[in-house]
Amino acid sequence: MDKDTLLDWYRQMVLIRRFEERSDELYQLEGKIKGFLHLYIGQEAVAVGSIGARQEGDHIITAYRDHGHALAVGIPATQVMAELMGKATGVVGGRGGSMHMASKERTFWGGYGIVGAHISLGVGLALAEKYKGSDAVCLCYFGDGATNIGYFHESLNMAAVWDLPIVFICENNKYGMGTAVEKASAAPKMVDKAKAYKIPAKQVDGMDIFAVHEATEKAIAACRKGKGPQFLEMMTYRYEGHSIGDRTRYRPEGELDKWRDEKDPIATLQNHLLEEHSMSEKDLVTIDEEVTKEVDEAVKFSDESPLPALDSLFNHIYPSNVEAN
Ligand SMILES: Cc1ncc(C[n+]2csc(CCOP(=O)(O)OP(=O)(O)O)c2C)c(N)n1
Ligand SMILES: [Mg+2]
Repeated sequence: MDKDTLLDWYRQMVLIRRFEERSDELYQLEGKIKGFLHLYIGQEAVAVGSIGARQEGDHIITAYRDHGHALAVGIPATQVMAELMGKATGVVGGRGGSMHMASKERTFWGGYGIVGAHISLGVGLALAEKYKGSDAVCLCYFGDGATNIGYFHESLNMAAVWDLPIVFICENNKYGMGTAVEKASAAPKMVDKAKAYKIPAKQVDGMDIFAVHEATEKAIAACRKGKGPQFLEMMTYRYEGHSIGDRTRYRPEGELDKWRDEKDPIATLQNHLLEEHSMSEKDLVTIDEEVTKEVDEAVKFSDESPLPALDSLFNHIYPSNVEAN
């Protein structure tokens, strides 16, 4: 992997981390972000490494923990932050908020709050590409908890029956909304659920961006060759609670520290850059400072942006002919 690509991955992961840390402050200390906020800190290597393996035209669809994916597909931090603050300059005009980032130009279809439901939409995207005879694929992300939902099973079955070009990417961060995987899932390994539908499935170290990228590249290549759906279980860890307000009391003591100290995806790539690519600590600190500045500018931009106009209240909703008064 060339140094420029690695630096790009590093910058993207640091951007997601700093963006999320700032969002947390804006929510808890400044009250500028309201509603739901699900942070992605700890899982950065999954979005950056896998989205880095896609080509233009490939589809991305994910669940509500979507800020990292939004930044990794290239939506500017200004537009993601403005969306979190509900401003008109947000990527979907301030109407979606944290859980509903989307960008048609980037074939990034969201951001969904109903656990598991979007997996069926991902299968629909893949079906459309197969129908058109294109070689585009869909990368469909979801959590471990979503694999206990009916949509997940129906979607995997249909994708396998019709040999659809979809890579199912399960981000197994060990917990659903406060419930450990072993307490909620009869099959503790998510790959076993995919294998039941005869879908090739692999467990991947989701904290190692090299492993994530390589596995996704191979899965995408298999889809393009017409080999049907592929399944990757990314073993990862979220450092924060399920959403703001979750104090994560359900975790065994020391678990978070262990993941953060031994497996942190940013620190791992940082060490690689220092040891194998003769980068200096100073170079990496400079990247961090640039990214922090980018986040500060995104906050300033969002702060100064207007709220959506009142007379646009009923735009984009059904029925569309309702008038505001
Ligand atoms: C159909 C449905 N049931 C329940 C919820 C409430 N809920 C929100 S997130 C969540 C847990 C999902 O966990 P997982 O899929 O592992 O994703 P993670 O939050 O770990 O990224 C639940 C139960 C919901 N949003 N939708
Ligand atoms: Mg989970």
